[in-house]
Amino acid sequence: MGITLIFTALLVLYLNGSMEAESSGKMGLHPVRQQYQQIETDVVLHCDTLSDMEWRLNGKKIHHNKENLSKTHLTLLQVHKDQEGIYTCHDIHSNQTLTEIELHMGFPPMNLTSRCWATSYPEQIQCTWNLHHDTQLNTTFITTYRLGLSEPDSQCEQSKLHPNSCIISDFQMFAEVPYLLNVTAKNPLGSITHLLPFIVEDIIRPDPPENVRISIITGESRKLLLRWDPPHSWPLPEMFPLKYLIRYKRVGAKYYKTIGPYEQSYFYLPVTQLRSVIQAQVAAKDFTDFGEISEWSMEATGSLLGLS
Ligand SMILES: *[C@@H]1O[C@H](CO)[C@@H](O)[C@H](O)[C@H]1NC(C)=O
Ligand SMILES: *[C@@H]1O[C@H](CO)[C@@H](O)[C@H](O)[C@H]1NC(C)=O
Ligand SMILES: *[C@@H]1O[C@H](CO)[C@@H](O)[C@H](O)[C@H]1NC(C)=O
Ligand SMILES: *[C@@H]1O[C@H](CO)[C@@H](O)[C@H](O)[C@H]1NC(C)=O
Ligand SMILES: CC(=O)N[C@H]1CO[C@H](CO)[C@@H](O)[C@@H]1O
Repeated sequence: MGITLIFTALLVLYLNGSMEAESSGKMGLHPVRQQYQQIETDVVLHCDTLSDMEWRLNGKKIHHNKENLSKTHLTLLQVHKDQEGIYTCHDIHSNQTLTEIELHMGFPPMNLTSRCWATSYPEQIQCTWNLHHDTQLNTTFITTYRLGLSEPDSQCEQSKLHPNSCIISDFQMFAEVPYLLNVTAKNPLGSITHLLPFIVEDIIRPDPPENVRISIITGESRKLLLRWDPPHSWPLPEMFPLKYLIRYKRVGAKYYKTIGPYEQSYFYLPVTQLRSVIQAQVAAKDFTDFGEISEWSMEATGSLLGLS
């Protein structure tokens, strides 16, 4: 009995002390609780009290519906993003802050897709991913890959320069089983995984050729010279040569003429009329026919009368 009394007295002292701290504007007795909820759902905020209390949002009293304010919690219906904030509940008599909740509204990650291309074969594979639905919350990605089903996981190194992309720089050429990329998106409301199996040689796709240009050939009245450079991302053009497709047309004409593939990095464009302006683009492909053709390069234009 005596011990209980002492204990109660100590508790009262403790509560009085904390009350002062609270009413002088200091918080700290209660850590801020982080609460994450899905947008357009109902939110229940709990208050740690048995006494009469009121709720405030960012310090302003909430005029709540009586029906939805129980002794210990406040229910918010179909909550929107703009209702985020710091919710505090206070003892009506002492003004003490009893609970402090930071409410964050968003969505769990959904609709995740990923793709990989070996644009720098055989040195690197670049993978990208996309969440087709904005979670409106900080979402992190875990990106791993492995060969077949039994090999250990390796990290697909995420790029700081390009968001939502990672680089695989350690892989076997002509592996007998597919690689498996695992992209997992995670936030406080959930996680989702997208698995992408791929065979490296099937996803070879160079970047488009660069520095595509058209020039006049001195003394030549029926041809223009089209030249280009291999994409700089293709690391070993001597060991792994590229071949090229070319498409060109007279500016204003409806259809392109597409020719190739050629191994050289120039082409003589035939020109029938002195005044015609010709436009041309080039695409690259791995010499061995593995993988896919690059996208078309930037367009170059020119005419026999000089650059247009
Ligand atoms: C109640 O406390 C809050 C801070 O928690 C303070 O801003 C407010 O002025 C206080 N009100 C009264 C009546 O003491
Ligand atoms: C996301 O996926 C769900 C079901 O998987 C689908 O109903 C919805 O249309 C998708 N949304 C988008 C934006 O792709
Ligand atoms: C998201 O992350 C940023 C930077 O790390 C941080 O400042 C911010 O508070 C975070 N937002 C949420 C809702 O966690
Ligand atoms: C994918 O990665 C996540 C996160 O690392 C992991 O939890 C999950 O088991 C992986 N799934 C597969 C099929 O490897
Ligand atoms: C009047 C009002 O907003 N009532 C709602 C209180 O919250 C419950 C859910 O907890 C709803 O079903 C009521 O419609």
